[in-house]
This record gives sequence, structure tokens and C-alpha cells, in this order.
Amino acid sequence: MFEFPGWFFEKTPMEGGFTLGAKIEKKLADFHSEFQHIQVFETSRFGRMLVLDGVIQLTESDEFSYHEMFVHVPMNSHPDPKDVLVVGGGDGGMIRELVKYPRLETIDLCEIDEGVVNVSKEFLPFTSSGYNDPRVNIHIEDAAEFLKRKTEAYDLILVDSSDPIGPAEVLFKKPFLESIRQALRPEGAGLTQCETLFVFLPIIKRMVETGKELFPTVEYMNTLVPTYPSGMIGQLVLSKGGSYKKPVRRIPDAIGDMLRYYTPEVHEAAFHLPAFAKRELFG
Ligand code: SPD
Repeated sequence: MFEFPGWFFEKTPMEGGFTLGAKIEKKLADFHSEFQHIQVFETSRFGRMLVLDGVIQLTESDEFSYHEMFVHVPMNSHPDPKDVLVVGGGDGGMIRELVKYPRLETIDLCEIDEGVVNVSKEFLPFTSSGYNDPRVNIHIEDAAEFLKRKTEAYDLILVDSSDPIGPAEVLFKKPFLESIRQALRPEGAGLTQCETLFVFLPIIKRMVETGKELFPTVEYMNTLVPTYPSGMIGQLVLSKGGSYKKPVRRIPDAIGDMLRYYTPEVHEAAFHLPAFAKRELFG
């Protein structure tokens, strides 16, 4: 089907009529965990690339935009975040951004697949560099079960999942969003990986509608990531309090100076959606 030896092409039931490809220099890891097929490649254009069940999860060249926006938007919109949970995110990219904040007291990570954590520690040092921070606690467990035991325990819950097929499917369903609501403190917010406007608008619309049944404030932010379908990806913001569209404080220079994508201006811009998406999702 694909006559490009030495290239990787995404193969997923969610491909939507087109696919992404990258030229491979070397295969660094390739194995099946209890949950999924895990691969790490060295690519010629994007540096190292993590692939789960045939789908690109991150590349060394552009993962910073995804992880920075997923973390610094809520960290600078919540009035006083202290305790954060990351669901999924075994590559460590979210943790790397969170540990930049001295104000955080605990950073929990609940990842179902230890294979992702281990392969990232071995081959993706650029994302897994925060794992040694003493505030980080790793729980290898199904997050749907983990969250059922938590009540008003977190200020932010960041769901850094793969696509809604396979191990992550449950994370896109109403009972899981209910568990997020239960586990959040009153001013808290849950952010969930929520696909791309140009390719998966119906999935996003369903998530927005379900979110509105459970949370007083539901918003959607969009970030540019060249190696995701159509070059972008979004997060659904489910807030128990007010809007997350604007930063409520100035990001400390010591953190802002380290970042390559997030700025207060990009924060606000991310919530300005193209007309077709705004109309479809928010009327
Ligand atoms: N279509 C793939 C979406 C993957 C989102 N999760 C990426 C995990 C990076 N930490």
C-alpha cells in the first residue's frame, strides 16, 4: 500500500482519509506491552518519535508546543494551583513542564502502561527529565479506577491521552468526566486531549456537549503541532470555576524565559477558534 521503504506512516482506524509520515533513520524500540504496541524511532526530520499502536504521540522537534500549552495555560489561569494530577502522559512531557513551578506541592501521574514510562526514560530524555523531582509520584494504574477513589483532591487534572481507541477510549466517556469533576477542588479544572478541529470536529462536539452537562464552564483551546493530524491539536477545558481563557497572573520570568511556545498572548489566542469551529461547538 505504501511504497516508501524506510518511512513510517500512521496506521489507525481514526486516519480520516489521510495519514502522516516520517522518514526513519533507525528503530530504537519496538515491543508489545500488556496494553499496546510501543515504538520509538529516530527520524531524519523530527528527531526521536514515540508511536503507540501505530499513532504518533510526540516528536522531539515539536512536542514542546503541546506540553507547554497543556500545562502553562491552566497553571496561569487557576487562582492557586498546588496539587496536580496527570492522567496518561507516561512520556513525562507534562511532568517536565509542571516541575518548573515551585508553587506546586504534589504532582501525581497515573499511567496505565509502565512500558511507556520505561521506554521514555531510556530513549526520550528530553521529555522524561522531570521524573526525579521529589514532588512527582508515579501510579501505574487504570486512571478510571484511580480517580474513583479521589474526592476534591486536585486543583488541576490534565488528561494527556492517546486517541479514543484502545486503552484511552474510556477517558473520553461521561463516567470518566464525572470522576474528574468529583476529584477536583471547587476552583479546579480538568483539561483533556481533545483531537483536531479540521479532522475530528464531531468527536470534539460530543465532548463539549458532555462537558456542558457536568461543568459550569467548558472551553476549547487549539495548539499548533506539525506532527499531529492537520498540524494541530486541542484541549477541552472543563472548569468548576471561571474561564481559563486569560492568565490571572504574570508567568514568572524564570519560567517564561525557558519556554519556546507559551506566552500570555498565545494563551489568549489559543481560545479564539476559527468561525466554523466556534459556530459548531459553541453556537
Ligand atoms: N493523535 C495523537 C494524539 C496524541 C496525544 N497524546 C500525546 C502524548 C504526549 N505526551
